[in-house]
Amino acid sequence: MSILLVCQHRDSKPWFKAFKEKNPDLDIQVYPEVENPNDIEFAISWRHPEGIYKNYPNLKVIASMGAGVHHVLKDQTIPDDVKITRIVDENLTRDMADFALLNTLFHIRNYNFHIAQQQERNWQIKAYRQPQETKVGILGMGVLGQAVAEKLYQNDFQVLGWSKSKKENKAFRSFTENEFDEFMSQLDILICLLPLTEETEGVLNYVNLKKLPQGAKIINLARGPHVVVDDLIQLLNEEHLSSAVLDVFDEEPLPNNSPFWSHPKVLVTPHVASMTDPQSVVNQIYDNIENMKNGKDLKNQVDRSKKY
Ligand code: NDP
Ligand code: OXD
Repeated sequence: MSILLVCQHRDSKPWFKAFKEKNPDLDIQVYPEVENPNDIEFAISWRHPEGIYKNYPNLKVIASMGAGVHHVLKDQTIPDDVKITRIVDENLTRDMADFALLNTLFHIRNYNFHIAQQQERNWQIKAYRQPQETKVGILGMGVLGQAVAEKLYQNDFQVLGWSKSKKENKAFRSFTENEFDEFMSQLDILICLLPLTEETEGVLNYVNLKKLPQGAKIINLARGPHVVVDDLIQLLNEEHLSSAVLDVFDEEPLPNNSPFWSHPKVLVTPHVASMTDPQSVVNQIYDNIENMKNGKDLKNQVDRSKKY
C-alpha cells in the first residue's frame, strides 16, 4: 500500500517530512514520480492536474490538504466510490478568525486611507467607527464562519451569519437562504466564507452586492470564483462599495494584468488568510490512512452529494 502526495502551488517537502516522522515505514510517492500506480490507495492532494486519479485503479481515499474540496470535487473523472476528506483543524480555524478580525479592524480604522495619505506625506485625521456600531455579515457559517463570528463578537462587533441551515449561536444572528436580502441590506462589512459550489459560484455579483448599503466593504476569504470581477470593479468605481480585501482569485498566482493589483480600493493578499500546517494535521490524515485500512469511518469525510 502506498500513499500519493500531489501538491501544486504548495511545497511537498514539509508534507513528506511530517508523514515520515509519523511513520518511517510509510511508502510515500510524490507525484508525478510514481513507481507502481497499482499500489496507490490513499492520496493527499492539493489542486491536482485534472484526470490523474484515473491512473490509480486501487485508489480509495483522497484527502484534501485544505478545508476546501472544490479542487477535488470538480474533477468528474474521480470514481464515485473514492472517498474524500477535508481538513478541520484548530490552528487553521484560529488563523482564519484572526485574519478576519485583522481585516475588519483594518477597515473600521481607515487603514487604506492612512496608507494613501502617508504616500502623499499628508497628516490627515479621519474619524473612525467603533466595533459596537459595525454590522459584519458572514456568508457561510460552517467551521470557519462560526469561528470568525465568535472572534468578532468577542471584539464587540454586531455579527450576522447566512447559511443553508439555521444556526443557534449567541455570537451572531442567523439568516438562511431565503433571508438573503434582509441579511445583506444592513451590513457595513461582508465577509465571504462559503465553499465553492455550483450554487455559490458568482454569488458576489452586481445584483447581490448592490443589496449592501452604500459604502459597505467586502472581504473575500473563500474562493476567487465567488466574485464576478467586472461587477466588483464597477461597484467600487461607482462608489457603491468603498473597499475590498481579496485573498483568493480565479487564477492563482494572480496574473500580472489583473485589475485588482493596482486598484486603489482593493487590498490583495496571496491566499494566506489561513494556511494548513502539515505538522498540525498529520495526525488526522494518518488516522484516516489507518481507518481506511481497517474499514472504519473516516474523519472529516465530505458528503459528495452536498458538494462541500
Ligand atoms: P464548511 O463546510 O464547514 O461550511 C460551509 C458553510 O457554507 C456552511 O455553513 C453551509 O451551510 C454554508 N453554505 C454552503 N452552501 C451554501 C449555500 N448555497 N447557501 C448558503 N449557505 C451555504 O466550510 P469551512 O467553514 O470549513 O470552509 C469554508 C471555505 O473557506 C472553504 O470551502 C474554503 O474554500 C475556504 N478557505 C479559505 C482559506 C484561505 O486561506 N483563504 C483557508 C481555508 C478555507 P450549512 O451550515 O447549512 O451546511
Ligand atoms: C483551504 C485553503 O481550503 O487553504 O484550506 O484555501
